[in-house]
Amino acid sequence: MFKFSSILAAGLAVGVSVGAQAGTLEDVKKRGSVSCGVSTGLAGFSQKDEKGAWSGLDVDVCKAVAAAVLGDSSKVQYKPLTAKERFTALQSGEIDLLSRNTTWTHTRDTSLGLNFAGVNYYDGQGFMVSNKLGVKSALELDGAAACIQAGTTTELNLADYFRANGMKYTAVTFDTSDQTRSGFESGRCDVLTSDQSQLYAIRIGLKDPDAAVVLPEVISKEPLGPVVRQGDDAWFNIVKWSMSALIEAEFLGVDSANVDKMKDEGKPGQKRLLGTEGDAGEKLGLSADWAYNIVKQVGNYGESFERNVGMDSPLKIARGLNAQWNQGGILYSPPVR
Ligand SMILES: N[C@@H](CCC(=O)N[C@@H](CS)C(=O)NCC(=O)O)C(=O)O
Repeated sequence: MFKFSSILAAGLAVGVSVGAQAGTLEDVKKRGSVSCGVSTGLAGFSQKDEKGAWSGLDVDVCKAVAAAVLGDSSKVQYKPLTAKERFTALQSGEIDLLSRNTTWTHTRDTSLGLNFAGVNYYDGQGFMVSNKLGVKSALELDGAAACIQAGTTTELNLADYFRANGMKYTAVTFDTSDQTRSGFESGRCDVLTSDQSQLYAIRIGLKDPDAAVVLPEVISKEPLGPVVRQGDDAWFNIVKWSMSALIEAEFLGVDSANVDKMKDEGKPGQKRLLGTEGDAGEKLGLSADWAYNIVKQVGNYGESFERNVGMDSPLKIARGLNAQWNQGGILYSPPVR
């Protein structure tokens, strides 16, 4: 009896996962594009230029998935979403994946019917104040008015930090990053708090960036990464490995300039990633050149980082935690084998 019911349970489990696997990949192929939820505009992560073209570190994850699935990184429909809107848009099927500076937390992972597919930026919450305030540490902010964005992890971290340090604050809440910046600029608050990367992005958008300073305290862990719906394991794997391929390509020394050479003349690990050896693509339900297309069209993680948020960008953020694990950071892709 025990044996029978466990076989039955295993059968059911297989049935459920096979059924769910049909969904998103088929939809995306039929539609010919990936519907990707991004932010409403955040320099370096997802922003639209005058011609309507999107770019950024988060946008590159959307592009990587399109390159892997459709062979063309430009086949993405971008859906700008506020922090409050983002999870509903994914749950309702309006988007195929969310790639929008979203922190992986226990609550989000367990109660929204969603899965985090990894981390594409290790961040932490910080504070930005006007120079005029003369404040050198967040511990001097007792009684401050703080500009924050609704529906973010920022809200709870702020409450925890002030309570833990016996300080009071007033929250001034906004819906978008543009509004938050304007609120700060027009003096609605003394301090703007958010993930540090976003502080740098917002700071360069100020009329006078030098008038504001980012304080040294980092008060939380904000591992940011792409998110998919639960119940579609095939799609979960595709998003997880498309993002990982960016990281693994950098680790293996494969970039957009040498990818053609590596594909034919590389070491076994490089060829396995690029599809000239092994069957990594097939195991994802994709073509053999899935990761080749990612690296050729989007570049590897390091290229994406420098172009969007690093030294080749106005943000000039150092790799820090987001360097490879063997280069002093904690960026680590599972092996493609
Ligand atoms: N990582 C945090 C914060 C994410 C967030 O939405 N931050 C704002 C602060 S600036 C933002 O990126 N806004 C972009 C937008 O307005 O679309 C979370 O997942 O809750």
